[in-house]
Amino acid sequence: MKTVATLLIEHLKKYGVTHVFGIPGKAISPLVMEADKQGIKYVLCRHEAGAGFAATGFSLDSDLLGVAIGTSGPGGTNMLTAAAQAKAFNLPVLFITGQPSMKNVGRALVQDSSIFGTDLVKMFEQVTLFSARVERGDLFHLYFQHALEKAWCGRGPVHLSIPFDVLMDEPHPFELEFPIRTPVLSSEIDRIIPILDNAKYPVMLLGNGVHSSKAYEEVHQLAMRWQIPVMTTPSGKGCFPNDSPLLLGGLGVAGSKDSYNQLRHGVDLMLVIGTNLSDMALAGVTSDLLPKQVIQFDSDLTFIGKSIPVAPIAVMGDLKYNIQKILSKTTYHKAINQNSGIRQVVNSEEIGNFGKYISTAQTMRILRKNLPNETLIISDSGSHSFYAVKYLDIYKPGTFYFDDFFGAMGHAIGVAIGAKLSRPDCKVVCITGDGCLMMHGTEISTAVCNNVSAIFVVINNGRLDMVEKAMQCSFGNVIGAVYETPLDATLFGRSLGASAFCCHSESEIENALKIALQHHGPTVIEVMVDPDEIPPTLSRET
Ligand SMILES: Cc1ncc(C[n+]2csc(CCOP(=O)(O)OP(=O)(O)O)c2C)c(N)n1
Ligand SMILES: [Mg+2]
Repeated sequence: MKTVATLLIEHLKKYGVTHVFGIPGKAISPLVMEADKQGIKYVLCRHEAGAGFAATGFSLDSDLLGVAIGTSGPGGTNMLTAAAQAKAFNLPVLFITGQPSMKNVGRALVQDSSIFGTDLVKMFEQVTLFSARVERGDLFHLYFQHALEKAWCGRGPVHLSIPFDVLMDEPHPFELEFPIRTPVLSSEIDRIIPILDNAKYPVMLLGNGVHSSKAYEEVHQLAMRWQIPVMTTPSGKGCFPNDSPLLLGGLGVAGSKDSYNQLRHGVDLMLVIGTNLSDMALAGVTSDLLPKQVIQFDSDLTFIGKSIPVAPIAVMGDLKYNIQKILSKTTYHKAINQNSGIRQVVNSEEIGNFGKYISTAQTMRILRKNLPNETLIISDSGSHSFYAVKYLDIYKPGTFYFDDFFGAMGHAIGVAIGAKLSRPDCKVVCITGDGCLMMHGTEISTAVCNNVSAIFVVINNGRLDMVEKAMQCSFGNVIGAVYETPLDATLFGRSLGASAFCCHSESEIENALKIALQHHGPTVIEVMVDPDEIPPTLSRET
């Protein structure tokens, strides 16, 4: 007979999971042992949040399930932030937490995660699509199946709390195939085709849902066929190639002049694709800039029709599939209008000169010039990412990820490590800040110990710039956003065993990148940037 731990790991192996991430503790040690026995690498991380971020990265671009394993009590509470982050990315991550044996529940137990202690099942409910405690070995099969279906078909994290004695239980063995997504077709397709044909001034607004459903080719075809100018939300950056003449650039925070000018000209139809239209995406979109009609593609009703006061036509279901249907139902091709007013020059916005420091905006241009176009870039939470959204051109869709919805500081560090482990052939770069590094930079030690050749570009401005600039702007005063003793990211990186460079100029960054791209193991590239540069978060268009 096989234990629950054995069956669980056997199935993960069958599903192609090669790495699981976590920090051990007594309650989950049978699972850790079993992973090792069956040849799944248990990646020892430095913090359970980092483990959860890495599991998220593992599933980011791989079509694989991410798995994070944390012990009961604090192991689980540490992983909560990562579950919320995976939810914002719409990624299938299985969070497993331990629990002292069921037979002892109700007594005083160290690190108890039952209803008598730190009830992790309840805590994870808010940040996952499914959270349950497996109270007996014979329940495991159906709980596991339901968790997989929710994670895969619902695109999001799930949580199972499995007590120690349940992990050691020997239920009837079972074989479970990995779930298959059944795409849902909207009933609105036939209705919207003539609306598309008749729109005189349409635009498309793409969000992170395009990343989640990998609908890059479909949105490109849609834009090309109807010659629709395209804007991206901050987290939709990288859904559409920067060298397409149809791309206007960003909308919302760090948006482009071209996007706002297009709205000023008047828009009779906006195709909103894979974005919940958060305040980040609509910053600066005043009532006079609103479109007359909206068609919104999404798989979730929650935020449809909530942000723009125009009743939308909702195209519910898998957006990739629905757009494929639209494309297959018509052979329409609008003639290309050379004088459509769409911008002709890629990312032409001026960058100022910043004296003795290097500008962060300029750093983004240097990164683009020196990184192969297929490099997978994951950007963290802070001003540095909004510089990336605005100034880092992306030519290959699906090579830039930034979450503007939950935005846990430091998540991109772990995400980059997990992404590199699931896609070892791919160059992976994390753009992060000194504040983010202070929070979760110790995961670079995980990268060192697992020989993960990811590059960590640390934009060091000695502060929590995004907050500092916003405080200064709103209150004329700054409290608690500047480090009295700034971080030496180069020394920090070296102390963890990484190769590290401190850069003050374009040539130093170029040299460091050249070496890092060939290096086996992680590299920290610290860029000393101007702390007084005005970030794109403050230079909104309206
Ligand atoms: C866990 C967490 N705490 C606080 C915040 C709020 N916050 C957003 S960006 C930011 C500053 C990040 O600092 P740094 O990494 O140095 O980036 P910079 O803005 O300086 O480029 C803060 C505090 C957050 N996003 N996540
Ligand atoms: Mg900073």
